[in-house]
Amino acid sequence: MGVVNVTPDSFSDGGKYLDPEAAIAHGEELVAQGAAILDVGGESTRPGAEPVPAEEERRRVEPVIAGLAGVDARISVDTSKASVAIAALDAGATIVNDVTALRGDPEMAAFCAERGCEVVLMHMAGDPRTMQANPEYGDVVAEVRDFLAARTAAAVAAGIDESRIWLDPGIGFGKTDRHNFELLRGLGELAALGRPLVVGTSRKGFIGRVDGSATDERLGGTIATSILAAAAGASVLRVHDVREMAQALDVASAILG
Ligand code: PMM
Repeated sequence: MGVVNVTPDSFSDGGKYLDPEAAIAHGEELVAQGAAILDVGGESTRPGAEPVPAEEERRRVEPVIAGLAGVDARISVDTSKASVAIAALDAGATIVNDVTALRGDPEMAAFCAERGCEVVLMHMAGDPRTMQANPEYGDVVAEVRDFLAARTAAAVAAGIDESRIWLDPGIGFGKTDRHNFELLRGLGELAALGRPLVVGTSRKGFIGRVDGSATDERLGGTIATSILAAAAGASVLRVHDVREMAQALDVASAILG
């Protein structure tokens, strides 16, 4: 899954693809590099980010998704707002990537059920403005697993077919570095929930705190975490650097079969 952030303020690529033409060209390039899914987002979820009004978020993502509708990849929309998801699916997206796991907008679950799209349910403790204040867990892997199981049950109760649900531990969303590493080590327990797992570590701060690397110097750590996640059962790796990730995955699968 290649990331296409149409935002002025995302932590690693904010402002680079705010112009729809630049975002579309970037998405096309990621597909040429091997992305099977493009994740288009119009609201930054980095720690401390301010919410974006629905109308502005829709204005950012809709033309980009429409412009990418012909590419040889599926398109997901990274949003927690039903009105944005509706516009995105009408423009050609087929997956809703909701970092609030359908808790952000009371209309979202019913809309996804009605449209029969895939839905990514991600774990986040708190919201982006406050989530890194003081995250605490007893057993982070068990708590994230139980949360994802409960959100899956809620989604199914709202009419979403279980076969459409993908799960994501939400690396960096209300977690300390130690929590992120424990989750990556314990991914097998989340894979045991039986749904495809999405994992997004790309360029995140916990990698930089291992070796002091800046945001654009974290490709090695992104690949290490993503390959280990794939080996532990992740099916979708959400990354900014698709070419290098695709090569790493091809080589890893040649070894592991
Ligand atoms: N991370 C970010 C944004 N959206 N969605 C899912 N499902 N999983 C993630 O880990 C995730 C996400 C933050 O990264 P970005 O600012 O580079 O998009």
